[in-house]
Amino acid sequence: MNVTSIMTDLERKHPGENEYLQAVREVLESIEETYNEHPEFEKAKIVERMVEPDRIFTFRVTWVDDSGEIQTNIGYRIQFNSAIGPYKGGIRFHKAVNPSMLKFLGFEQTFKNALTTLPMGGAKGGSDFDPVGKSDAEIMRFCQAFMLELWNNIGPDTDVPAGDVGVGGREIGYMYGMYKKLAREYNTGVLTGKGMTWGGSLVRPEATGFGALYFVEHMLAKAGRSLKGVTVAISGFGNVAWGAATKATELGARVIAISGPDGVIYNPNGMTKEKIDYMLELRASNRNIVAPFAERFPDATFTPGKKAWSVKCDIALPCAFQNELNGDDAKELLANGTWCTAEVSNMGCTPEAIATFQQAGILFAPGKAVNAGGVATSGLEMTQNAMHISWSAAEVDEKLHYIMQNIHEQCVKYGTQADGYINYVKGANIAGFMKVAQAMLEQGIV
Ligand code: 2IT
Repeated sequence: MNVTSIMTDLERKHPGENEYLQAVREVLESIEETYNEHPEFEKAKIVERMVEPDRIFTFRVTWVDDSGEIQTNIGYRIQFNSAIGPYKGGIRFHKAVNPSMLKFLGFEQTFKNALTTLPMGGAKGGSDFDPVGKSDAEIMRFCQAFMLELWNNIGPDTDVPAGDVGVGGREIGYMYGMYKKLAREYNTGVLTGKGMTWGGSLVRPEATGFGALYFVEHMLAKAGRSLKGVTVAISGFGNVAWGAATKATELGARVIAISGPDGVIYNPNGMTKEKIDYMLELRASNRNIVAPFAERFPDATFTPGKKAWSVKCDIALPCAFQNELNGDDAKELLANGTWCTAEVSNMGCTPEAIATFQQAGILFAPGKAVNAGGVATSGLEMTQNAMHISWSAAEVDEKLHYIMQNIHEQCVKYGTQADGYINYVKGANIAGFMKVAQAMLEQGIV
């Protein structure tokens, strides 16, 4: 394999799909050396097949808003790779959703799901529907219209969607309600992230953030450090940021920043239960602003237009959106003494930011390893649904803990360099790739 020639080819076939091309390039650069030690991969054209999704569904979603006006959005489901199990991955509702964004997410999901050790292939879906400012009734009508098209392409052993940016428990509820009505199938395993009274798993809402902090704990322990007393800056204030803030606080760290599209909250005294609960209220308000946090808690201050990375911190946790931390942000963090960055959002850092952290020799771990606890717990939800039982929170949490430890070990195994530095990006990419590639090889040319 030659990364340059494969990328030139992909850029020609998919011009302007920048997020997708960025995600593919990162994986190919990581695996190039290992891949070329395996002539059987080259012979079976594993990479050429793996970078293209199995199939993409695109559909129109038409619905009526509260003022009676007809609205049209585009819906997508990208079934990326089924080598190790049925398609699995979230649904994103965000105004910027397009095929490039969902292809990058589906591609990443394939390797992330492989890292979890559970049998799940990779997928992603979503719509350019913008939930900001929408009423609950509008959200419901949109979710129903979206499922009216999607239902026939998903199923508990086919493709299992879940939440992502803009899709939480409420949206999954509305989608499941419509799915049942259309499919006349009552198997709750068709979606994950469900409510606790109808097949949801305990700890799933918290799992992405909790898992991320378990991963960070292992990463820090390996480096002879701990979370006790360290300062943490978190971007975002949604479900993932909430879980991360909760667990970071519980493990003895001080969460001194959260942020939104409108600016950053500096929170020098750290989080309390009231503050963490308030994050959920902010998210549920559908306004997509973080400023009210400082009105509600006077010991916190709001600065408009600034990112979380402007706050001096030991550990930076991007928890919002792809490419939310760029090269300049990375330099600012380093200048302020940050010694660890763990992506909790998918591809939260630009390639320049990653290079800046790695060249400085600080701890850095990529989203597909750090945030895999979310989909892993979705996998545990599917298991419980298939067995018609539910595990206690302690049981789920223990399994999540074990999975994150295992992912950390896989990263160390494949990512430790000759000089002792652990390249977690390389480690995660090689570990995920090897499993998917081996499965594809054994299943022939399909
Ligand atoms: O990016 C992700 O891993 C998710 N949005 C969760 C996917 C899932 O199927 O739980």
